[in-house]
Amino acid sequence: MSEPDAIHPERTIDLRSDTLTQPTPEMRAAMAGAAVGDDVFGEDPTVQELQQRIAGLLGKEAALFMPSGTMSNQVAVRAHTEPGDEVLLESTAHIAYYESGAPAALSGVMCRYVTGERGIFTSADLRAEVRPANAHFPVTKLLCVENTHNRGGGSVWPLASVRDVTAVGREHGWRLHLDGARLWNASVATGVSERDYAAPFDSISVCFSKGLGAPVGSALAGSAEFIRRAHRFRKMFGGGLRQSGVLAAAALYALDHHRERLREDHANARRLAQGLNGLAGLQVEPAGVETNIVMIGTGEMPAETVARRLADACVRVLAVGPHRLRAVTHLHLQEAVIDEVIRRAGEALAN
Ligand code: TLP
Repeated sequence: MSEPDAIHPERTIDLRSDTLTQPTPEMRAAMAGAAVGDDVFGEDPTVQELQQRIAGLLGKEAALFMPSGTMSNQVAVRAHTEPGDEVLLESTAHIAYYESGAPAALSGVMCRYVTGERGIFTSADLRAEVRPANAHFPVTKLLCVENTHNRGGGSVWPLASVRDVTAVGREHGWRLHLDGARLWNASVATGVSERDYAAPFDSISVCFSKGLGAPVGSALAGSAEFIRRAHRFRKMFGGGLRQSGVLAAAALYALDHHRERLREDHANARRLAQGLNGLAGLQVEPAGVETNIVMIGTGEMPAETVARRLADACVRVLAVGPHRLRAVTHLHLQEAVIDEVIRRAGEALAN
């Protein structure tokens, strides 16, 4: 496919999310050729291969394939807690902000927020929220960290900060969960392995359906005992799948072929940020673009209005606040496509 075709003027360029990727022909071939069985009976060899691969990659005893990142996080919350417990997380964490109130609905837990900077909080921020053991208070059971942080603009947790906050958690005997939907991006951006990032946590959720480009799928990793408990809740929440090897095959393909290339998405995000910053009143802090997510301030203009004008020019972005847009780079958006986005945005917002 030649580049000029890829940026035909009527082609819509969709930057709303990295979840929009379509399986490539090679990925589809891997899916079509997958050996499968009934995974509720534990008989799907490709799912088993993926689970072992993820457990090894994250340095944990076991892993479980999940239909979505949301289910993976919420099964983890349920498996770590009992109704009435409290979960500590950053105030815009996906688990509480974007998962339909599931912690309350499915686990009966309370969420208590730690305020962070771009989704990242310090051990001092966390200590400020610790309450003494007292019958008036709920029992704090779980601390969650999100890396990279979605509403934080794809921000990356430095390993030292992860170690600091998880050390506070251990001190208090809390369980520790990592929402690593985009942990792959954090690892590529920093050179810190997924295993090192995962080490302080009891459970880790990773997604194959974001930047890695698989159509469906996530995985939850942890100790063998934790995964046995999680397995029961996955069934209860309706996530027991049958011949899911076709999906696991896409995930395995993505792990082998789409991880290293995430650095292209990161470079393209920086290119986009530079191109958009200052354009018709848009504000993007290029230094704040650490991975594949670009947060764009719209100044006086309502974000929805800007999003509509861009959509009229066949560029789609997401309004994520009254004056804030999100654009996410992914494997269908090469450098030339990013330049075309900047050109179209310049024209669309010129007057
Ligand atoms: N995030 C989606 C939307 O839900 C906002 C996106 O487009 O970014 N954790 C994190 C950090 C996520 O960003 C997401 C998806 C999930 C979990 C949930 O994954 P899915 O969509 O598979 O349930």
